[in-house]
Amino acid sequence: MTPTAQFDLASIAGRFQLGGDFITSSPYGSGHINDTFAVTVRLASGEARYVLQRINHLVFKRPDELMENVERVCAHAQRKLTASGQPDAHRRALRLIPTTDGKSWFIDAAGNRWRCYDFVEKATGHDVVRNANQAFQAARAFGAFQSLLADLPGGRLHETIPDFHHTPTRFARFQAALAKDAHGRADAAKPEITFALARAAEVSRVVDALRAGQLPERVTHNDTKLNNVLLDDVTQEGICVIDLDTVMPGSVLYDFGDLVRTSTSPAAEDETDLALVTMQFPMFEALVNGYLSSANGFLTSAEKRLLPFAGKLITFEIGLRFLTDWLEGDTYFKIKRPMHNLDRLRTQFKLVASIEAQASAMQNFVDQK
Ligand code: ADP
Ligand code: GN1
Ligand code: MG
Repeated sequence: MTPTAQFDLASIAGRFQLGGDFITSSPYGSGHINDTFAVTVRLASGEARYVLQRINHLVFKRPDELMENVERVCAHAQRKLTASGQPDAHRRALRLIPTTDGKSWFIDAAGNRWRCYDFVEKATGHDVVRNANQAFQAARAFGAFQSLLADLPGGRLHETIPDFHHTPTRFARFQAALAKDAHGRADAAKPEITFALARAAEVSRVVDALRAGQLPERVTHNDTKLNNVLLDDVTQEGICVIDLDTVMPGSVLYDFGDLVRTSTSPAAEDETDLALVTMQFPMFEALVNGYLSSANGFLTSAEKRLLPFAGKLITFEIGLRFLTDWLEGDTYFKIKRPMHNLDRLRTQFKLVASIEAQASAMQNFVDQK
């Protein structure tokens, strides 16, 4: 997390229509990409909080296109939720706060891009799954999100990061980083590199099926880690899908796969005790049940059949990205310690191995649905 002191957050907050005076701000959440701050302001009626974010423009190279996507997605979701009579629609879809000149984002003097959302109170994005109901709720919410966006008007969304889930491209980049080994770090990851190279044959399965028209392209979230959906603190319902930067054309398998990656293991993504990392079958069952409770109406049989494989593929893909970032010198994901990416990639590959060991049981479970 970038230190708060680096930015004049009071003045940045002042560029948005917050309806009150700035009181305080502090770094918030545990995202790996943007800089996120909770901002408190004083209103006539009391206090209110907002989420102020600096968009990582090294990762998102076209913030104008990104924000156009986010505006469309937020507006459509809010419109549909309100039309369906949801009394708390304002908590169920993110709401952008306009700048004082009516835009959805602005660029500060240093070239940083900023945007602001209403804070969804009394809800939490969990880093680690605690029980099967959380897995169920998260998967149900992401299925409902995909369903909500199935009739998004205005044409295809921009691809905010091209080839984001093109696993063969990710694999090629890993191989290039390995060949270069610019920081002399390959030795430290020898077993993991062998593990990755042994799985080269499987990386094309989903993109090949998409290209062949055997899988449909849909509007998907593409970053469905557990902490990107807020669960209501009282009811535990999956109340609001957040982190909309990668909402773009994709496959539902990317979304379900990332849920398996982040919501089945009892260990944190950067856990150093690998004995704790395991794919817990009851969590997988809850994910499938939760996801089908909101997505079964639109899924094709080909999509459904590949749900278990998607868990393995996306866990492998993100592991590969951590490995690549390790080899390239930690330029992409925020790190908090020198070996952070190494720790992260190890948990991902341990989880892949655990998924592989349970693959046929996972497939049987889904096939019987
Ligand atoms: P990143 O892309 O860095 O992951 P996110 O958009 O996911 O950034 O935000 C980081 C964290 O901030 C989230 O995991 C969540 O805990 C919190 N957060 C983001 N938006 C909101 C919101 N509107 N209300 C409450 N919490 C939020
Ligand atoms: C990043 O932004 P955040 O922390 O929700 C990353 C995802 C990875 C994830 C790994 C834009 O997600 O793709 O799966 O870290 N987001 C981007 O935890 O690269
Ligand atoms: Mg996030």
